[in-house]
Amino acid sequence: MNNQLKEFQNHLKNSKKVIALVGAGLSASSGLPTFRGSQGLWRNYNMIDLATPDSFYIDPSLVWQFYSWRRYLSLNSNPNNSHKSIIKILDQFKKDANKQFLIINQNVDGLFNKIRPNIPELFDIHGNLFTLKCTNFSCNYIEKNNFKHPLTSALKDVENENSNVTTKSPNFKPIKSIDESNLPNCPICKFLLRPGVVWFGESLPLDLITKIDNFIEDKFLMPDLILVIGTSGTVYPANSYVERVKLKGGKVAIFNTEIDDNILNGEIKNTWGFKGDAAELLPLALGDFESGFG
Ligand code: BJW
Ligand code: ZN
Repeated sequence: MNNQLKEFQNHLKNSKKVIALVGAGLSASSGLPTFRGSQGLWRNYNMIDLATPDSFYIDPSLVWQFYSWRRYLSLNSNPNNSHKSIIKILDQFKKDANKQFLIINQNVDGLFNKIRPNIPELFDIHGNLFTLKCTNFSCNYIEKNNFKHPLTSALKDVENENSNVTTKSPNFKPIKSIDESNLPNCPICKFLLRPGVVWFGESLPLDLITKIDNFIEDKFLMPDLILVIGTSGTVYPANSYVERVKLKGGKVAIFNTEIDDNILNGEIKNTWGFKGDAAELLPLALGDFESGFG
């Protein structure tokens, strides 16, 4: 671990272009459940029932209760040391005009924005729980930064019913079937509103995808490193960025509570693995960097 850490820190120090690809494990220490695995949100629900356009079309009451509860959890959570370390390293990179740093964030919890709103280098590729969008194709109503809770009075009991749901036992329970007229609706056309997140089968925001493509493909400055933090790497296109950075000659540093032994043993070329809680590992691994390399 120590040799790997030194090697990694040395590479980071000499890197000009770095991507941080982050997932649900980043916010685990803030008390927000991850998705997959024995302690994941999708332990007692199939993701297809909660995170597809069809699931919303079939049962908007169930899906809204799930997202109302997630909004409540996020509103009541704070960024942890891993969020703070990433912002510190971003700020270090920004001091040098020859360096670039990009955060590809799969999380929708808005925790980075509790450190600082409007971070241009932060790309929320799966959207944000606090964005609301109209479901009417001929209405383009979008509202950002809506932190009202609950959004309707019918949604107000969901968190009480789920108050014993923790990261250790994330069994979300819907409370009742709520009539569509009592779910959030569009102030312009009265159609149903939906959470501004990206579900399976939906396109990611095209502007962000194009900017990420340009960032990786820029032939004048190739990516030196991708930090892969708290993500299972199971979802496309987020997972594809790791291979693409490797193809450009960049190295990979994984921070996760679960890492394959061959990575930990240094058997995978150009890949470091650091096993543990990201909130503990990142301040340690990026420590020198935070203080300007000492
Ligand atoms: C810790 C830790 C600690 C824990 N410290 N670490 C076949 C049919 C249809 C579609 C597809 C298909 N094959 C591929 C696709 C494409 C599809 C896809 O990838 N599907 C896979 C399931 C196979 N992707 C899409 O549909 C995307 N759109 C797209 O591709 O458009 C073009 C297209 C359309 C149709 C067909 C083909 C192409 C959209 C994907 C949108 C994903 N959205 C979600 C929900 C967002 C809203 C919400 O939050 O509810 O995003 S899914 C969910 O997974 C969420 C997450 O951002 C994402 C990734 O999960 P993440 O973050 O990795 O969490 P976990 O739980 O999986 O992992 C946590 C990790 O942390 C673990 O490794 C732990 O060990 C670790 N950990 N504690 C450090 N303290
Ligand atoms: Zn509308």
